[in-house]
Amino acid sequence: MLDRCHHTLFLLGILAALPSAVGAVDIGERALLDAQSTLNKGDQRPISPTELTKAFESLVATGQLPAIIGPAKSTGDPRLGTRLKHLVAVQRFKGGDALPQTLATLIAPVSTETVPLTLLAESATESAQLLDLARRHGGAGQISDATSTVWVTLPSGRLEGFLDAAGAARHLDLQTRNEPFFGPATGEGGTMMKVSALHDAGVKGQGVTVAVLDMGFKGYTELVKTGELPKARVTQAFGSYAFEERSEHGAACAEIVADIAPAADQVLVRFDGGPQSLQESLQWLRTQKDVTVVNASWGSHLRRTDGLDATDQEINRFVKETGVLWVNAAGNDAQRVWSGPILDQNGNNLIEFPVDGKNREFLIVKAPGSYYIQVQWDDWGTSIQPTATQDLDACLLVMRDGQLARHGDCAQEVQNGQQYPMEVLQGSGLPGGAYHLSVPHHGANAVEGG
Ligand SMILES: [Ca+2]
Ligand SMILES: [Ca+2]
Repeated sequence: MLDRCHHTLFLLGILAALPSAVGAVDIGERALLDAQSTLNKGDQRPISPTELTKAFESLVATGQLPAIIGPAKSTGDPRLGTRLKHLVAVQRFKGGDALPQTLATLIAPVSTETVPLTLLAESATESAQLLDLARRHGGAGQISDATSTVWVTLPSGRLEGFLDAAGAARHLDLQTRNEPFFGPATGEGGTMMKVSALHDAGVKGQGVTVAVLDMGFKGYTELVKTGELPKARVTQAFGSYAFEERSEHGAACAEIVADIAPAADQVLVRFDGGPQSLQESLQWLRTQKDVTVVNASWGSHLRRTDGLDATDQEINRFVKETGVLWVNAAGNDAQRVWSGPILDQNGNNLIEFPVDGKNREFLIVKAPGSYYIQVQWDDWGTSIQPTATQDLDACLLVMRDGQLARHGDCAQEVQNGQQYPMEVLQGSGLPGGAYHLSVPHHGANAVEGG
């Protein structure tokens, strides 16, 4: 069912690795394949934007671009999210050993033998049925209070059987992992905010309890011993890892809180980045006395950005119920984002980006080495379910032997009413220099013409 020549060749080599009994769920033609194996190196010499522009315009003028992009792939089961389809493909064709690494690449809460899933149903009753079904497949999980979203963790060997049986689910995908936002290492905030003036006036956070909700408090014990950190009133961990495991980010945040409000009490909570352990953390925080502020210096790009994500709604509910001041980091990527209106005024199926006062049908991106490019557009709808009908794709083109060529597969999920408005390009093997990101669209009503 993977019908492109180079894929067929690749698959022939690994057919022997197919498990004897795979599930029936249709993952379509979504390429599972190790992106590296299909990539060729591009030109190593620096290429100017003018040269890239000329090459791109020539591709468009001679009508060669559609052949380079390739036809849209068939969708498979429309209930499955792109990342989950990718994971199932990896599991089918590469076996269980590839699972942990794939989960890490797909930005799901990492686990060695389990698969974390988000499930959406039409009703609370069906959500309960799904949770029950997951338990019968050896899984564990919970239902979001705010949205009836089901978060479950299944043994990886039971995934396909579960997907085949999960008729009540309207949408199934991997859970998304939140990640800590690491900023510059130096602590300039206190000076910038003139905190010392407040301290001189005796305002040091007395009577305030700040909860630092984060992903790892590595070094905490040592920092308390050396007097860098006040001893927290209480520490707690939920999810896959122990309190001090894996990241020092939480301890660094606690230090900043202590710098600014040295007299405040601290409550330190570690979760593993996934929505399940986040919800457990919120439930636990509700039981802690006098928490007035929650510091959340993390987030995720890989989920809906209109405030209706299940995690956002869960946090809104928590804030409304507790009256806590929730302080969330805005992220560190403002300089790495392009946003603006999209049009296809000449009707050639390529989006035009207004850049520097001109319309261009591509963006030039700089991403030497490994890259992660996310394209999303404002078609989230108002339901917790995915409902995008505007169908945009994303392709990365690289200069090779003086010609622009596709780098890896294009991101071509078909948005036809049951998907989120998002495409992700991810991989490695790029030479130094600049690359084209082209965003074609299709579908009758995808974008207004001019
Ligand atoms: Ca156009
Ligand atoms: Ca698409």
